[in-house]
Amino acid sequence: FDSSKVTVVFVLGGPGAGKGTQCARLVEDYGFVHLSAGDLLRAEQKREGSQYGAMIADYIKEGKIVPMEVTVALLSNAIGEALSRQGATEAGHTIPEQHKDKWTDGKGRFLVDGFPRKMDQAIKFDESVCLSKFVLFLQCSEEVMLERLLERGKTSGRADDNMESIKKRFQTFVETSMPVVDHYRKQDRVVEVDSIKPADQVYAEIKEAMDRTFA
Ligand code: UP5
Ligand code: MG
Repeated sequence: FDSSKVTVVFVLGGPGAGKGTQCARLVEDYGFVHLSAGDLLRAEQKREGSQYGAMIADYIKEGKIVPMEVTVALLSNAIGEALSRQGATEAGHTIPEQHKDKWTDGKGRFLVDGFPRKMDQAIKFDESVCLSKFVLFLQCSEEVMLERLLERGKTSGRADDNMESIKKRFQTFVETSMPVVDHYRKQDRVVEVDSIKPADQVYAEIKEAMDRTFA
């Protein structure tokens, strides 16, 4: 697809910071297409005939980053599919009436959630897909994230929502993913929001940043 036809916002933050929760709200209000790298990997893992199924399962349980070729291809395909669904201007979704005046460029708008979380992915995506409009970073303490994930783990069915995997995910986040955030900070592309607060308050801050950026 033509990268000049897309606007991408990266949504980053530690495991359980609230990326998925906030993205769902942005989809409602702004008509973004939400692409969670983790969800795409879990779907690929389950897909019959996938040559990566076992590998993905192992990486996710260990909280490690799946080799970037796999994830970049899944994301790039998903963007291409959304764009071709209803033509480039609609990108498979409608823009809410109250925001139509702001979304006049006719581009497909994507929230890329939980990606990039390793420097090689960031460089590859920036070079081969497109540059993000900005990076939304949800700042949260490990204590709060742990509590949220253990609670969610009671019903989520996710193979990595257990104490052992969560600890590994935290470690990967600090060692491997924070350098990506710092990389984009140096480029002045990061909007940081305190996501320890209740979800409504977090969202109010995110909306401010959205409206500021796209006004
Ligand atoms: N909750 C949310 N916000 C709240 C708030 N403000 N107050 C109170 N509660 C709040 O939220 C988590 C839980 O907290 C929910 O129960 C929610 O109700 C509550 P959620 O919105 O799901 O948080 P999110 O940040 O999306 O957490 P998630 O667990 O999805 O984050 P991860 O980054 O760990 O998971 P992801 O799916 O992105 O990745 C999983 C694995 O895939 C990685 O560990 C890795 O192995 C692999 N992966 C790659 O290899 N490469 C990639 O590029 C991406 C992933
Ligand atoms: Mg998520």
